[in-house]
Amino acid sequence: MRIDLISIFPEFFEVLDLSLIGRAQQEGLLQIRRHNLRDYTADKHRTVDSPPAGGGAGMVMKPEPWAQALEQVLAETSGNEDAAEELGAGKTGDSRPTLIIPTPSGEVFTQGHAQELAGHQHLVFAPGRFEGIDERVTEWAAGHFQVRRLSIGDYVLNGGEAAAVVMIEAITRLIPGVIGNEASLEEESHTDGLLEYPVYTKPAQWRGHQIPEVLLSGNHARIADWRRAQAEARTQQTRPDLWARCQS
Ligand code: 6GU
Repeated sequence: MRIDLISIFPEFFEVLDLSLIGRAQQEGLLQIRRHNLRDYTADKHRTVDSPPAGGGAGMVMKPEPWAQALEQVLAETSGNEDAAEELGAGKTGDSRPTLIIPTPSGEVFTQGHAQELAGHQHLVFAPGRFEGIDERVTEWAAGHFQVRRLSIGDYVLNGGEAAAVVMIEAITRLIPGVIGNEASLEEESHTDGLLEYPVYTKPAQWRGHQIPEVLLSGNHARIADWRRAQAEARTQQTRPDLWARCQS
């Protein structure tokens, strides 16, 4: 998978050079490129924002630097479409790169989005700052990209960069080979629509608290039943919304 990141704070994404995602890049499973939006401005002050049409508070990101940056990414990509087709983009019959615009006004990003996007060959993230990006960028980009406007939840961040990092971590860990232990993907929260059961490790007695007896029984069927019941109880209590969806 190739990921292009366009931002006025490209250094924000240096965290992606650490840990599992950093190793995935070194191993060639993942290619991440950062671009500074200001490199695509044409004026001396490298201006990326301007006041909102119609008035109001804050500033809006001007459309032209985004179009210049996105056209550069497209130019670097063209010629790779056939390769993308072979590598799986063909499954959807759409070899255009996927443009993800992180925004609190987007669809809420879920494990389902992560699973779908993990199958895409080329993701481009365009996180805005200020009051957001001129809407015409989304309209224009739809001619060249599969465009997704995605939020990570119902709260407001200062910019889309942190949200992009969250989405990239959720997506890339599903690429085969990125996580050492693929089995750990199967039993975690949200994969089956339930929250994960509680987990324990040695010692069996700790500060007056004990590991539930069943987990020390060696009876794998009983353990599986106990874990399922715990996952269901936890989901009902903590996330009645998820539980209702599970039941339907
Ligand atoms: Cl994607 N961006 C910003 N600025 N705030 C958010 C968000 C995104 N998702 C939740 N809050």
